Amino acid sequence: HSADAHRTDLMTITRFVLNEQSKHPESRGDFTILLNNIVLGCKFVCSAVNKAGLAKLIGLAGETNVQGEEQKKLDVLSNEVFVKALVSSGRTCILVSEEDEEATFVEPSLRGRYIVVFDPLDGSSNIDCGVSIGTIFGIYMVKDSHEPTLDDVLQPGKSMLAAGYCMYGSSCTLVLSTGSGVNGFTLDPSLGEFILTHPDIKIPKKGKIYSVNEGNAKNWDGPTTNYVEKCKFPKDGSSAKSLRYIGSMVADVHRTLLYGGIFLYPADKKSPNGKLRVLYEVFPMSFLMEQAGGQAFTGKQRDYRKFDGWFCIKEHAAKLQTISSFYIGQ
Ligand code: P6P
Repeated sequence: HSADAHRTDLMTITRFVLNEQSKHPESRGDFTILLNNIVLGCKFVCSAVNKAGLAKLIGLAGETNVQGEEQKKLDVLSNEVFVKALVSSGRTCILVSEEDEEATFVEPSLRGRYIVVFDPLDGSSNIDCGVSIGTIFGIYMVKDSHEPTLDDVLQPGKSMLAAGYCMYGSSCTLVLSTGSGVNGFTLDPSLGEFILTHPDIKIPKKGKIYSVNEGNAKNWDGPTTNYVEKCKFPKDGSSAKSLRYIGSMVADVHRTLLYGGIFLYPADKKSPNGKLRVLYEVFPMSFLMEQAGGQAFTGKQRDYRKFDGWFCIKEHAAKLQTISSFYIGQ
């Protein structure tokens, strides 16, 4: 009976989010509407990514397709879809996208209380070879209803309300946390619905995988070099870890969440501030990892939540400084 109930008692992400909302009777449902618009954006991007190889959406902007239309690069298209879905939700006031030089300030008539920071299509350099890519997002609440400014975006990671990613791979999986655990939903294309497939994700306590770009090893500092050496030649007689590195953050983090281990993007001589962007890569993934029982730190400062807005470059919040070194996992 329970198996059948599971099959027929579909827990869609919409239903899941409404259930969450019902735990907060005071809520006006704005957050639910916001999340539903993010879900819409993910469904669109999933469809576009799946068609990309066929509809020649890949490759450089400026190419024309069979209809002779100007081709938009997939990340440009994805960004437009998310910006439009978020603005039209009527629940956002500031959007910071990896694709846009400047933040988007929503016009007063459509302005809401939420700030969304996102990378619409992270890892897009992997599109042409079919490697999984993803959308990463984080949600803050604007501090008060004054005229929103960039200072509202310069909030520390600890004040993030929710974070998630959608991975476009062999299946389309949306992983979300609104602050009480992490849940994974898989898109059923025949229903056009995300179904709860990974309830209450917890990262395995011990991981046998380390995930880093070994090609940067010559540039690593001492502690990173020593740590990776320990992964490969453990001194305590335990077995060496396996190296898995996809080079697409969403895929590497998703595997780490489900299988355990560590994902790291250390700073090095080539990129002394590391590479991953704080606002829409580091903070959202750290939020998720901690909600799943893992941890996130810079190697120097073990608790990312002590970071404050100074990581953001005021005039270009969208082009954030990257973090010195970034480790998440167990
Ligand atoms: P590298 C993709 O461009 C990205 O931002 C992340 O998705 C990924 O983890 C990282 O860069 C890969 O960087 O230097 O190893 O190719």
